[in-house]
Amino acid sequence: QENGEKTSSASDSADSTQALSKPLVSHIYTADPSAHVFNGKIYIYPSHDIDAGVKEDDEGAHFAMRDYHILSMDSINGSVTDHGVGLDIKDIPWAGRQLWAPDAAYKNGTYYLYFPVKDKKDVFRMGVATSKSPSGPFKAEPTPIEGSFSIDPAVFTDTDGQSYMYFGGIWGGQLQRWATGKYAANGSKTDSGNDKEPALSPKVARMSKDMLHFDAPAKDLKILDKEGKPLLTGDHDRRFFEGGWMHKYNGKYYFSYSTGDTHYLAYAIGNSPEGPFTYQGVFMTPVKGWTTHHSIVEFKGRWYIFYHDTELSGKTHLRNIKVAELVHKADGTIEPINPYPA
Ligand code: FUB
Repeated sequence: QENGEKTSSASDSADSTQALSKPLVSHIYTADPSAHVFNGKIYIYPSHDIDAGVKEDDEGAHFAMRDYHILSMDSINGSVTDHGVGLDIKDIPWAGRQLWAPDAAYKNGTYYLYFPVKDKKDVFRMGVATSKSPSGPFKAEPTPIEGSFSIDPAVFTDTDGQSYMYFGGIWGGQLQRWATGKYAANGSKTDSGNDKEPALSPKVARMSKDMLHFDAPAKDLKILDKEGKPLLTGDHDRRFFEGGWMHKYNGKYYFSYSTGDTHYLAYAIGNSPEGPFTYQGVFMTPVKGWTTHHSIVEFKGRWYIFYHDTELSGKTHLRNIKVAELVHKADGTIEPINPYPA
């Protein structure tokens, strides 16, 4: 069943983190879960993976998704409701192909769905769609967000009400092609190509009050090592690749992300939402499948990571979302998570 509302209860009897790390739904493939608490419920905004029959390549052409299904849960252990299609690529006037990892936000009675998709010239841009309900359906704005590019939007609203969009992804996410501020169509397929120079930074942009625009051009979000030096391009175990997420804990800002070709989830801590951030370490070891992509959310006083692997299909482009508890230790660092505990 691909349309309409559907409820699954795969995790109904789960009562521990380990038991929770089962696929949350199995009637569709889902990935890149961005979880938020709206009206006391957990809403999940994932990618909807499909087998589009596109050959796999290093730029991720096989991730040829065409719509989003929005999911919700009343409790972490409870059943998962699929609210059906919340946005379809055919209803995004400027879209070409590949509807990748989305995120959502709420402000002043409106829900916002942010999404990356290639435009008709095959350049990734970020779009925004709105709804009066967290489960959609969402209506896309007629044009991409001006000044947006690359992939993986994550929108964080600080305690003072200011919202920020974090975004970017190298390789197939095209971030490296924007190094000069303009898109280089024949630019590198991977990164800057110079292992000794600072790695490409994810971007952060302050959102306008109406949440539909950037207030100012996006800036580099600096990730430094403990000596204050930027992580380098060749440092594949630590440098940013894609899938950024921001959460705030005990007054500190935590920027977490995927290291891509080394398949870790890593994080860095800062004193301001715009950085700089200091690299802390890996908090989740690799999952099954090439990609790793997560979100972190607080629900009823506990913290959770939503993530994906390929347990159901064994295929890198047909993923399934999962949830596990995330623990901040007394010193503020994150307890490392092994997605496959013995
Ligand atoms: O789902 C398509 C892409 O794969 C996402 O945008 C990346 O973060 C990776 O998970």
